[in-house]
Amino acid sequence: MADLLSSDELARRLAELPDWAVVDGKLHREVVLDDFAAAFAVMTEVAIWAEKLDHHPEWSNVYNRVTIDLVTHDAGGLTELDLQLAARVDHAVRTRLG
Ligand code: H2B
Repeated sequence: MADLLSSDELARRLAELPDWAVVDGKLHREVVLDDFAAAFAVMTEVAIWAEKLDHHPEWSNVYNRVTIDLVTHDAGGLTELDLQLAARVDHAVRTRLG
């Protein structure tokens, strides 16, 4: 099982993820895309990564908005897996926001 990140390590790594905040112990980001198709495309790309990593987001979608929370349930907090999935979300969003 992945180890919980120390608060120092988490603070250091969050500097690489400026669009994310820790909210209620989870990595949180809200993304607004152009339309539903773009939002769903991001979710599809992230879903493929989630399966590869065996690490899955808590998320919801309303039209062009995707609200995402990441936490490692097995570890009871934030781990390297959450940072990896956050980076994949950022990449998927970047390729569609131009
Ligand atoms: N996703 C997340 N976010 N946290 C987990 O602890 C987790 C997961 N555990 N996806 C995985 C699946 C686990 O249930 C399987 C058995 O590996």
